[in-house]
Amino acid sequence: MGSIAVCPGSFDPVTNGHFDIIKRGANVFDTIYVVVLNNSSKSPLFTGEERVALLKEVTKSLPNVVVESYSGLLMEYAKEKQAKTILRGLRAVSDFEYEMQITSVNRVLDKEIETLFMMTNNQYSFLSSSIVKEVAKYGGNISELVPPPVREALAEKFEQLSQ
Ligand code: COD
Repeated sequence: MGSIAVCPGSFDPVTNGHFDIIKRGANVFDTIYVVVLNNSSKSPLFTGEERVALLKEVTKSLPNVVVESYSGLLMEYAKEKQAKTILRGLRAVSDFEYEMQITSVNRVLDKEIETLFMMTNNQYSFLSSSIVKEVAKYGGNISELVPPPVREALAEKFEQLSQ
């Protein structure tokens, strides 16, 4: 069996920053499971199905990437997939405290699975799904921030919401 990593997140929606981490991860691991999970401190704009569909579309050129959703704990999912690694991205010092907290909780839940962090590409260090939604909501140009299918999905979503 080759190396397996799980790349978890809300992906509401997937941005160029997420995609960069997934693509670089796919160069390091034999298989990457990108999994859409619930973050109880966030209220998502897109449904789980919509987020999975966008991730599938965006990662379709990467043959070793599998996209799924899961409604339970990340560590349960990782065990099911026999993954030894959780892959997360780090943007700035401001991410550190939160990442340290969830990594520590996850280590209590399963000591065998390691969390690894990949530094963002400098060009994406400011980028988050929240920022993208904020700019898109007011009709700003997000073409450098998200892949084209995500740009279309955001335009459609805000169009629907304004009706
Ligand atoms: N550059 C690089 N990396 C980035 C960028 C960027 N511009 N933007 C985001 N990232 C990274 C993030 O740091 C993260 O590693 C990943 O991409 C996904 O980001 P988000 O914001 O979509 O995902 P989060 O942080 O909301 O994900 C939190 C989880 C859903 C993983 C967490 O809530 C979870 O595990 N939920 C399931 C329940 C569970 O197991 N809970 C116990 C642990 S808290």
